[in-house]
Amino acid sequence: MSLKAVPVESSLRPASPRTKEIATRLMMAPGVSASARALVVGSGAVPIIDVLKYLGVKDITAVDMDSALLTVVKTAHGSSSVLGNDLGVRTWQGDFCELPAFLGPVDLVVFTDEPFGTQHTPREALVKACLALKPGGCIVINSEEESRRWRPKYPPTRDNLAALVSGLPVHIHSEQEVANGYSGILQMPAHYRLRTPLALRGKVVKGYGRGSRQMGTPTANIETGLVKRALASMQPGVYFGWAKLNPPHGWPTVDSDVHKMVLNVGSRPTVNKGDEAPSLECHILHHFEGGQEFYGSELEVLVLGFLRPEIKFGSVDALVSRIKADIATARVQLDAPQLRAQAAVLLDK
Ligand code: ADP
Ligand code: RBF
Ligand code: MG
Repeated sequence: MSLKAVPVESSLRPASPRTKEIATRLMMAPGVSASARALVVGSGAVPIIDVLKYLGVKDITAVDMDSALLTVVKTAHGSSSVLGNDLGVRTWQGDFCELPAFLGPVDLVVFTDEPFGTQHTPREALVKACLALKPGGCIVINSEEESRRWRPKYPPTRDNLAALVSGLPVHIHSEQEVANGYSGILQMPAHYRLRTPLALRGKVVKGYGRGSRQMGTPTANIETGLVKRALASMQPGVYFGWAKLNPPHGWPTVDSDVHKMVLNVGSRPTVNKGDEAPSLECHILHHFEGGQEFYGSELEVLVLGFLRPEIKFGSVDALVSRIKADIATARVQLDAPQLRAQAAVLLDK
């Protein structure tokens, strides 16, 4: 764990009472520390950057659609290289939901207003924030009337917040009414990485027939007994590793080789109407030559790494494009010599 934030009085600009007041709130967020990487989103960025600097945070990106606001940030705080390799305050102009991946992953996302206003839907902004956060990182919603440019469509309240985070991998860490508005802290689970590889073996069963094959990513659903075991030892989410199928008789030997795979463990909140049990489903990065289906065959998987938590996306299209990105990441990760060597674990059986 990194060191906890400690206020630092700048000799150039003494902290105002307002800075100190907001700082007491931000200090409650577990992701705030001197070594944190922070994203500040929206029109209330300037006072929040003051607070983060006061708390010793040295790696800050301000995001907004409005170039005038970002000019104010640059004037007040200077501008660091946009690639995000140097410490300092940098700016990125655009829709937060389109923020490039190289500006993350971050320990802290602070929404100062917009996601709860009229420009973005708050839900999309929270999904994006979840994808940008490191494990254990926090989202702070600091919505104060004086920093608002619009009247929010979704005034942040505990009930609204609880509805917004449902299906997302964050929990409400704390929330409170403040003098001119509302402040809430959401936190990602801290532990995702697998400490040791996890081997699972089971029969391929019928899934919900939702046409993941038509989506280009058929998923072999693994029998339910195994799902219970997996859920007991893994957080719901997306993992990657190696897979080995014991294919139907007569299929070419290449079909029984060890192949790369991505694995989803969880309840599929994007498509689940709430009445379907959790599943363990594996997309194998191989085009099987022996046939289109192998229901009933035995599948062994070796899970090596975690990619991201499971998320309730706003549309199936958003889910599909994210699955494609997950596959691309897994493909590259598994080419690392140490991970490639682990494939032998399945071969030796
Ligand atoms: P279901 O809802 O029954 O799981 P899918 O559309 O997800 O149906 O298709 C999954 C099935 O497709 C698997 O059970 C398997 O028989 C077959 N399949 C063919 N190629 C693959 C692959 N590369 N990865 C996973 N499953 C595959
Ligand atoms: N479903 C979700 O609702 N949220 C997810 O974040 C999610 N991620 C997935 C990642 C991968 C790599 C795969 C293969 C599936 C994922 N799914 C997710 C499950 C998806 O909804 C399911 O495969 C299809 O609906 C077909 O059953
Ligand atoms: Mg499936």
